[in-house]
Amino acid sequence: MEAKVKEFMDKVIAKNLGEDEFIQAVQEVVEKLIPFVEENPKYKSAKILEKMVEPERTIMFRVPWVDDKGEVQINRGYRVEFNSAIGPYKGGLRFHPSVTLSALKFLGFEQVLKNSLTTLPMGGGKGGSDFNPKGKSENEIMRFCQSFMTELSRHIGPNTDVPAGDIGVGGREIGFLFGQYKRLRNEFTGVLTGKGMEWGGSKLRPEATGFGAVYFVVEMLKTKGMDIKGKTVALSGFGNVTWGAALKLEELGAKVITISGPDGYIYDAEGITGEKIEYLLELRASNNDVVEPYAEEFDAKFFPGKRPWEQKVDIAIPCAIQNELNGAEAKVLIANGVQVIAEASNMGTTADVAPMCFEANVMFGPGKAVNAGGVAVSGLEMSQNSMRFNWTAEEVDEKLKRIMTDIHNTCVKFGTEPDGRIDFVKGANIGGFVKVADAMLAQGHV
Ligand code: 2IT
Repeated sequence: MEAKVKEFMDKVIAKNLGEDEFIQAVQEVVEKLIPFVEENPKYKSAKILEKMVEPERTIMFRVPWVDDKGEVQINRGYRVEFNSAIGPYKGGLRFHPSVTLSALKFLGFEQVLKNSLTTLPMGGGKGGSDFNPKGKSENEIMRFCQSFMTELSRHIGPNTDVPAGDIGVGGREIGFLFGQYKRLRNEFTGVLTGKGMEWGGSKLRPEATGFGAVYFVVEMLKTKGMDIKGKTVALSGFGNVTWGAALKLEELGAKVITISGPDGYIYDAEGITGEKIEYLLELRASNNDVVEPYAEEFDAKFFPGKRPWEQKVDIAIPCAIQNELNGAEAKVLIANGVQVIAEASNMGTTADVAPMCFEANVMFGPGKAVNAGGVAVSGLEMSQNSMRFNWTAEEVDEKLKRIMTDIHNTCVKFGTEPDGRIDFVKGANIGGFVKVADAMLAQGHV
């Protein structure tokens, strides 16, 4: 089997030279899928896996804009339309200096399987720009969003491709993007998700990724007869996902003791609760990309230039960006008795972490399962837009909980090993793959 994986990966590497993140994401998936495909020849003969690693379409474009000083700036915009077998392309837009074609291809590829896991009819895509919102004025952000959408608008639509937010793209940016799309098309449609509550947004979309991640961790713990109440938790990041996770963890009686930013991490022994959680929104809105001010505001400890994984916790949930928790850090967490590592960020851990956890009998939740609550509520936003109706927060929450439980059950179904241990990575990869693969088979060689 190893030889088959190598043969497959050699071709992927040759075709996608230098695209490290994309290659890492594909490797993690095909290690679990090639044995499954070997047992299911219908997928093999139709070369479903070979098709799935090639995006249906990749769009790259120039994004010119003028900054507050009157200087012309040029960024690069992207939309990777990866797979539309089970629904319109769906996935976020990331505005961050680390955005490259490789990063967006990894994210788009993951999104295909993640969206399939949600049980909702959504294909997968991802887009964004290397634009850095840090230090930009609101007017600069607006002009950038308008220029970005001027090109993107030709390629998307409510039945074609429905972007949303991701790192650097929140409610404010979705507003600017939506306004420009509406102006260009003269259409009020559900072309983007994560919209404001007054103009077509879904209740609970801002909270959904964090809430969903915690619901998933609760289900993981249940398989070992454990409760989340009283557990200590390390979160990274300070954005939307971290905020939502902290809210739900507090509600369920767990104690969050860390958050982090590019400048370092905060350790708050008292627990990050109440107004301290709301303060994260202020940090994000400041556009400075730092967490240090939290330490001064709430008398907590700031560790400059470090990541939170050196703290002793029961649960670690990376919530920021890809590869933010590596093997050496996982070793420290495991030595400190961590019980669960769950990726709320996409590919939040390096490739060595999941196998280390499995070996040490620490439960590991992969991003495409753990963080699927965000895109799931985006799917519910699309449904509400199509119906021209709004569900209450309670209705959305109930659906989100059911979806996260379903995803967990899918992981258990496809990931339970003969010795009873659950390989959540395998379960999520096979569970997400089957639906997309069957749809691709049914639709012929397209
Ligand atoms: O990574 C993700 O799933 C997201 N950024 C959310 C995508 C969406 O369409 O809501």
